[in-house]
Amino acid sequence: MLVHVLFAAVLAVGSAQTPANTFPDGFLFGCATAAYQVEGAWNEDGKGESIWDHMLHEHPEYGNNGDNGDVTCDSYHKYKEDVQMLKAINADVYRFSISWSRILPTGDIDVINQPGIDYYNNLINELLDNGIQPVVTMYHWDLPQALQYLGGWPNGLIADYFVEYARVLFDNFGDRVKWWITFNEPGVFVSGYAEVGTAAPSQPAPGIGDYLAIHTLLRAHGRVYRLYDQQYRATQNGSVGITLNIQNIEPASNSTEDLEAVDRYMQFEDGIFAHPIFSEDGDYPAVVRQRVDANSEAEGRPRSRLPTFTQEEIEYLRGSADFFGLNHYRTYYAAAGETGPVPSKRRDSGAYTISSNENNPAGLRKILNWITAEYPGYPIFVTENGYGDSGGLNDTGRVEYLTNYLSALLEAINTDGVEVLGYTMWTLMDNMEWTSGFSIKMGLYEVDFDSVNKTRTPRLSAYAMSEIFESKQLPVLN
Ligand code: IFM
Repeated sequence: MLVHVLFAAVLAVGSAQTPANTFPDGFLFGCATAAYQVEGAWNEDGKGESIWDHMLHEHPEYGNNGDNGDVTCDSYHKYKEDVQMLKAINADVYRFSISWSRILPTGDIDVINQPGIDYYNNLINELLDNGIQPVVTMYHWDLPQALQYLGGWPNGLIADYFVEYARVLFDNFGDRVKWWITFNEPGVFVSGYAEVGTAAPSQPAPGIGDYLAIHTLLRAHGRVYRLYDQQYRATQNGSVGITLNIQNIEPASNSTEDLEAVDRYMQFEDGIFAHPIFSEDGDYPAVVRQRVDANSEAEGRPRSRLPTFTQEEIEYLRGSADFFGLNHYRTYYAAAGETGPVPSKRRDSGAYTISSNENNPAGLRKILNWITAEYPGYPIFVTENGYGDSGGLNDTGRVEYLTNYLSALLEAINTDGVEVLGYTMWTLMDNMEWTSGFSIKMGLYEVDFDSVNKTRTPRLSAYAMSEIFESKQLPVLN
């Protein structure tokens, strides 16, 4: 266990603990990571290339300073140390993702890579042996490059491949994994089919490629949920959800136009994924359907750029989640206006963001309430929340951010009655922050990327979280 002294020095902890400071029984605390960001070993033991491997090897200029995930934290070899770090901070759960191409190098089930299966079995067993439950994300952005050669997510057939991949995961790990997340932040990774240089595979087909990708991944999600229901739930008894990144959106001004833009922005960014799964009616939000259809027609197209679900698809997608995974980081300010290329999702939405603020914990409380109001009946799992800086062990900014956001989360639970299952902060240790490379530090543990051992050192925030994770209480600030 980590010493508590440092944290106590930063926050004056009162002696009286009140229920208002206490998380509910069974609340799960832990950290989150993703395969490409921490594993390294990008081509070891039969792993296939992913779209992130491919993009940053072919186009290092899309990244930061030539950084890539070839080695990063080397968790492929150092997973036991990672588990001890989690244990030291009293984590109940560890949210990590599985690299599809480490399990299925071709993306298909013609080759099942046993060393890949062994790696995740070892990690899962090591976690369980240390009293930590795995929370597994099936897809955190690293599509096998072999499937990108077939067009990637805009190709509707990729849903079939994803279902087969999920079956391999349930068959091999489902006896021990009780928390599954199909997709992490689809809103981010579909931008890889809209623009160049932000996300792999960097295909510039805005307003078409991203909508096609959304359509495929939603169908894939619904089918995997039903697969679990029909063939695995009875024996494995786990939960399956999806994680959306939902930021708090405030109007840039008090004008009616900007107030209306907030809702449109949220429907195009969040509702487009949430409505088909979590709403009572299912399908895409009406405002999204109507605006994309109208713009497509005005452009002289024979069909809408946003595909249509069949009635059967609407039905199997509706209610296809046991929990709502939420990643939340900050507040944005949105205004009304047609910006972005023609066509593009942003232009279709008639809304855009002009600035952001990461210091607004009330935004998390607001979003938790928004989800509960829009999509009642689904417990929420906060699967990411965290703070980036330029490094250093004395990370008081991160401690303050996490404590304040946790306090807002607690208010949503204890005052507003929102049902929240757990909180996995981003992230256990500094890692490969996609196109920002190693320049942004977000870990409870510092990683020395220049050292052979990728040495990990706990920050002040690790001590702070170890206290909260153990006591399930927030410190009372004097
Ligand atoms: O590092 C990312 C993660 O992969 C997805 N959510 C946001 C994090 C911080 O930017």
